[in-house]
Amino acid sequence: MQRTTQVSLIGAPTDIGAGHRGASMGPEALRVAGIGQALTQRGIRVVDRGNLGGPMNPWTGPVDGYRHLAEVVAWNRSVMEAVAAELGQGHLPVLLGGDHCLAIGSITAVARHCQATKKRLLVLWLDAHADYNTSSVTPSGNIHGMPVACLCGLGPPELTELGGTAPAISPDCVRQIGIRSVDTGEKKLVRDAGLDIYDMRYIDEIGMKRVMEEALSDIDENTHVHVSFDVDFLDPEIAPGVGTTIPGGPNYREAQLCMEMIADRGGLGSLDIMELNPAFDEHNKTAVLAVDLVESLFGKSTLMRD
Ligand code: Z70
Ligand code: MN
Ligand code: MN
Ligand code: MN
Repeated sequence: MQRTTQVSLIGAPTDIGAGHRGASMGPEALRVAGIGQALTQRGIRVVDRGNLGGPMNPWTGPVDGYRHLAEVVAWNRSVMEAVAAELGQGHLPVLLGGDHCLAIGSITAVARHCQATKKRLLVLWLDAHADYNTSSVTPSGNIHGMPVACLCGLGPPELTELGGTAPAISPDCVRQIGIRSVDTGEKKLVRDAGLDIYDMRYIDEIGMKRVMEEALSDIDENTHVHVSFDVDFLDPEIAPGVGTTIPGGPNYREAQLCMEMIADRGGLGSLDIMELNPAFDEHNKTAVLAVDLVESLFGKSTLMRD
């Protein structure tokens, strides 16, 4: 990003697609942890647009393989419009989630913006999960386990066609990092899609540095980098404040390096910070950590000022 680019914070206080209640409190926890001030201190102009509104969580079971589909659609439409408005003004939208189903709206807006401005899109999906389930293979019906599939055209038309025609994106532009939980039926789907997955085993084998070099290798001047950061990407030892903790994630130093290398490569155009669940956190420490990592993503480094 350019220093003069305005960052716009957009709160989406809902857990409509999640398997646990509480991600609806994520936006405020990130604000309390100082997300705005942290970026302002980096010399970035930050405007907090406040929170979006949407339907309450009815907390009902799956219908035809989806929980709360109508409400998920309503929230995603609202997210898509808010993100599109910021991109249209040349701002860098930062979505404060909220559960990860909202990345459907956010990334649909980003993909349309890239199409209109002839930019190449690269989505860096930092997550413990592949989020590539469909209604026929989902173990839960929770739509936060489905956003990548929906964006790639697998899902209900209300979500796959949110921005007009499906698919919003091609699997080619997605790089998933930190993956360590993929459901049985989901495995075949990610293989069939040819998703580029840097799973924890691969990170252990070759190290975060080489993983990020590979994942970022084809970024050029014309690339819009979208980071979709599911906080459960992080090891639960350092980040307990999420609904689904999966052991064996990146530690503090690996996560910092990941963010620093994205910053160094350049091209960040939009960001989601998702799945933070204050109901499971300890004194807001996961939110504070997320803010610390976002500072690195925006270029904070130990020795260099810029
Ligand atoms: C499982 C499912 C999930 C969180 C995504 C889990 C999905 N794959 N959980 N993000 N926190 O139910 O589809
Ligand atoms: Mn402006
Ligand atoms: Mn996720
Ligand atoms: Mn996850």
